[in-house]
Amino acid sequence: NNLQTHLETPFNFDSYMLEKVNMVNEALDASVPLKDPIKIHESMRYSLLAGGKRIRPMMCIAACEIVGGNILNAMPAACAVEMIHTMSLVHDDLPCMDNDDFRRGKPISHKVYGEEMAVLTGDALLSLSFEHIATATKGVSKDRIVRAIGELARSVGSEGLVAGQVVDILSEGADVGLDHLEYIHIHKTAMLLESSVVIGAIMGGGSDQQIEKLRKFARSIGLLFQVVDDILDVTKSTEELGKTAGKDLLTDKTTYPKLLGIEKSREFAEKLNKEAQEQLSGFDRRKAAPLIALANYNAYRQN
Ligand code: GRG
Repeated sequence: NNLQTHLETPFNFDSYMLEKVNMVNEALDASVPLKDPIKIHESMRYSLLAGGKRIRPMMCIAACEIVGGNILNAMPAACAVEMIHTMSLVHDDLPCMDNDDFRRGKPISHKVYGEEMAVLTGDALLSLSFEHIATATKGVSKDRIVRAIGELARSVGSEGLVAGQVVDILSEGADVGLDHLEYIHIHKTAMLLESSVVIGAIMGGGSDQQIEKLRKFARSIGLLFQVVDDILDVTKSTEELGKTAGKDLLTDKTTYPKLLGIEKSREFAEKLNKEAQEQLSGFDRRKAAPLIALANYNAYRQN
């Protein structure tokens, strides 16, 4: 394939993913020991270790690699972004929010541990994410650690993930346009992906110029992730229903396929992927391979 012809040693994405996802899962397992009070730690582990694609920690590690860093320096940061992603899902699934029953193929936290514990599980994971970066990061200057913590905090607070969720809730049922939809996705999805990549590059010793290129890369990939999600929502439910219109086209939820149609949404996804990868052109090709492969994985994923 095209990518491999540029490399001295062919890059095997499947074995890379398998190896790194296993490392991330082991690090996550070790990051929340089962200690007193048992109930809360059990519940934190239940949600954190429930599976999931681990896209954010993988992007964090790959960003560390592209700037020539040692991935072990970014591992606590990689765990932290997955803790935050998980807590946002736990809270999003609560009865007062989306009120879901299943996530990652398992009964949701509040169905297993009760609503009070699910709220506290989210709180505890959010808090632990910052503690973990601050105390478990090794071989990185204090300046870089503080910068990474600030970056991550900004991306999930009232101008980040929380802002996306708030605007989403406030616009429920309303007829919203493309700009509005983009605002929600950039905040709900892209900003955490962006900070995952940025803090990976910070921990890996990246220069300011490299970090800003990677920020732009991640911003496009974050939006791409959501556009693909919307397309999959329609195509998957279309397959399930055996009809021409997917679930999403039948409900009130505003999505890219609903505003642009499937074809234009696919074109938009292609454009975002191309724009993202342009940002990586100045990096060492061999070191860039994992991040390029992850961008393509996001663009062409089937679930
Ligand atoms: C962050 C402080 C704080 C509060 C949370 C509830 C809430 C505020 C925000 C909702 C965020 C939300 C549900 C965003 C959607 C993100 C998204 C694209 C989820 C799906 O991610 P995948 O496909 O899932 O990576 P897996 O299960 O594979 O990890």
